[in-house]
Amino acid sequence: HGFLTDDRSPPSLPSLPIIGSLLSLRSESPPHIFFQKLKKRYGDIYSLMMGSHKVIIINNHRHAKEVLLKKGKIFAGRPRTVTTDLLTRDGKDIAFADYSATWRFHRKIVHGALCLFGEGTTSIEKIICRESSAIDLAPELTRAVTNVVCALCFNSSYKREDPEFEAMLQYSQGIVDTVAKDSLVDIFPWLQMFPNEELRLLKQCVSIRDKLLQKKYEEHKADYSDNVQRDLLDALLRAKRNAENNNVSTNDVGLTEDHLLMTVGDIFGAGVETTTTVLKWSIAYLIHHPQVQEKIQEELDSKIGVDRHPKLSDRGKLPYLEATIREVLRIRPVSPLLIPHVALSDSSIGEYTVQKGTRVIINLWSLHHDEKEWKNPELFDPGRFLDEEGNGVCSPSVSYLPFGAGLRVCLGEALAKMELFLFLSWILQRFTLEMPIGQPLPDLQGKFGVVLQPQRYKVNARLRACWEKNLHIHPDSDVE
Ligand code: HEM
Ligand code: PLO
Repeated sequence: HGFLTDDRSPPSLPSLPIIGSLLSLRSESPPHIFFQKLKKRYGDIYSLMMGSHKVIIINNHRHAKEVLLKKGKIFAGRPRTVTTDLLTRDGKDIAFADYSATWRFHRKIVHGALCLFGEGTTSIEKIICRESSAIDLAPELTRAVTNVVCALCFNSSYKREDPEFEAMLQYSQGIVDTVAKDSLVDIFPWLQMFPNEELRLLKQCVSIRDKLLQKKYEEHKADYSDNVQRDLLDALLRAKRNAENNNVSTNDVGLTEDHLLMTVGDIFGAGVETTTTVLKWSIAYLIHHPQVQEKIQEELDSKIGVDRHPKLSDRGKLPYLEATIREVLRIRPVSPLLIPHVALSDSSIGEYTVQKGTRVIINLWSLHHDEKEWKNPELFDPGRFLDEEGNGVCSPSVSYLPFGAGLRVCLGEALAKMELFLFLSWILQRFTLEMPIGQPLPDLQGKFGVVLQPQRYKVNARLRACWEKNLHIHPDSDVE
């Protein structure tokens, strides 16, 4: 095998030409799966060169937690890449911004604004339930999810067939298809990224998105008031005003117009693409496993009944649904390689030394499909997240980090969990999801990108018999 190891560096893959040929053998594998396969040859942690950058790939939870938690502060950097610089005006957002005072500041503002809508208050529950009641799947589902995050960011919502909404979906898919791939392109020549065609598409999509963000920004500036905070954009505008009133340079504290726009862009983009993707995966798996769907419906029928809709406070009563959501997030993680981290100083991972500037990719796919940690990892089995009596959820393995961990942990975890619980419980209370006759079962492979999306598929939502006589229930009647 003869892989090269300098003293205490992680085993490193041979030089690029050889990887190139390795890849050409297995070019059908997306990177998270290819990285998992390399584990057999090089171990759980290995390094490789991406162009001039050294990259370490981590495939187990012990090293992953060392990077994200124990040494979280050291590995809290982000690399700069052509596509993310394009998307975020050179890292003026949160997710793709390098570690800095500005990044910390923006995380804090967003966190505060999300908490205002947070679990404690009923207002986010009201918003999600209002949208749950309007669902007719596929596009409707996406619109519903979009309207939740629209309420949070812009205090607005989209009506059916709104052209702005359609345009948003289009540009956002374009961005998902192209952004952040370039951090992998050097080692994945077959992705055929860079060259022009995709970069042109990205630029076009980003410019459409920017116009939308700019419009919302101008609207908010026009009727901004110090007395009311309607949404995240108001919270950001307030922070900017405060800095200006105190004669602090907005450039020094990262409160320029660019920063505000890019931060809202992050939350809006993440809010739409992640939750929608998980809902699509959930439905795909439910169609594949009708017995799981039946069990969730039995649980809904016995714990909630048909006289009212589920609410957040029912979460503890529906362990099987909760377990199903956890299992979906395990088997098809939204972000299979997280976002790359960067070492901000010289450090180590396990017994290996790591130099400042090294990029670290946590292969969440490997963590979630580790045979030492999960029995039959490719099997969809919500039961693994249930305690022995089946009355509560449990954490069967520490090799599970769907939202990451540490300083860079997902900012939207609480929101996403609320949405997934409410949307799925509302849908399954009323509908049984099936594949249309003559249609193939949904493909479960996934398209790799900045989010791991399922391939398109068709689904029938059949109104459940127990619900037919209940159509008179008013959507708001049971939500305080
Ligand atoms: C980052 C997962 C939904 C906002 C992340 C990361 C993961 C993740 C794995 C990267 C962690 C890292 O690089 O170490 C998920 C999953 C979601 C979800 C599985 C849905 C089920 C959301 C939502 C929002 C959001 C709804 C917005 C409200 C963010 C932001 C970051 C992030 C801003 C970047 C944090 C930083 O770099 O400091 N998420 N996410 N996410 N997420 Fe989420
Ligand atoms: C999704 C497409 C949008 O148009 C722009 C956007 C902004 C933030 C990104 C998001 C995209 C994809 C999912 C990301 C999110 C920030 C955190 C989240 C990368 C590209 C995850 C899962 O890490």
